[in-house]
Amino acid sequence: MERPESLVKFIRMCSDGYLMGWHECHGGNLTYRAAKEELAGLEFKGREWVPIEKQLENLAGEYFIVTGSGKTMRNAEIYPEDTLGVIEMNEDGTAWRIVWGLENNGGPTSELPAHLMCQSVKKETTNGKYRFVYHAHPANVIALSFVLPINDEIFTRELWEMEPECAMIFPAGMGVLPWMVPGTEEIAELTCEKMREYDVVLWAQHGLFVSGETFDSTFGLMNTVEKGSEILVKTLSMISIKRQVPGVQNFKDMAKAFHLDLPDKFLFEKY
Ligand code: 2HA
Ligand code: ZN
Repeated sequence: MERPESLVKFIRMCSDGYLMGWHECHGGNLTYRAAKEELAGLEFKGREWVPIEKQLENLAGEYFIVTGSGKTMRNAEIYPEDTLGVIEMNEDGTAWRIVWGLENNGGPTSELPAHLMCQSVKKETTNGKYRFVYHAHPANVIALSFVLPINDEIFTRELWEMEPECAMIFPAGMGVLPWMVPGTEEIAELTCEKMREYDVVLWAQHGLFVSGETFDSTFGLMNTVEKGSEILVKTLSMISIKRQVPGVQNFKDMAKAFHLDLPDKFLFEKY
């Protein structure tokens, strides 16, 4: 099979995420809203339609490359037809069907409800720019969700303090949700609500959900949140109260220099 470039890049992201240690066993999932031309070369064969709970009108007729349920990201490179698939949405956004891949009776990721709802919200709020939704299990940010309060303002500010890259890459901040049963409509609903405001949502004691415009920016966002978290875990392992920390004025100066719109709610006085 000649692999279209979209699939090659999708596979590379799965492999890279695996090598980062974010996709143990069946952990994590990725969806990409691809233009039909980007899928040229794949032989489509429609399977049965599967209705979704709530109509997603703005996704009508869209195609998504998706990871499979119970599959291993690591295998995307050697068995793409089994590990990955392409799904098509029907004409009114009420059902999907597999048109390529997910061979051997496979199905799309167990987190499909959250992926489709977030794809719908992000398509709406970014004027169609965002095409990626990515879920992973990076260890450091998960560890922090046992220690920090489940609170958007506190998580955002703690991570922004870790390195300038954090505020630059997620200037809108991040949302945090308490532990919930994975794969449910409930986690999907609450995640897509947060996605109206943020590009990053943490599922406490589980993993991260991010959305972005390109392969690079989406992977980079996951990487940056986890890198900031790693620095925080290391810091808290050495000392319980940080000795020197960038303050509100430092963030304001950086926002000015880099034309960042950092919401006031994250710039509270701490000390
Ligand atoms: O098994 O990560 O959240 C895939 C998951 C579910
Ligand atoms: Zn997960």
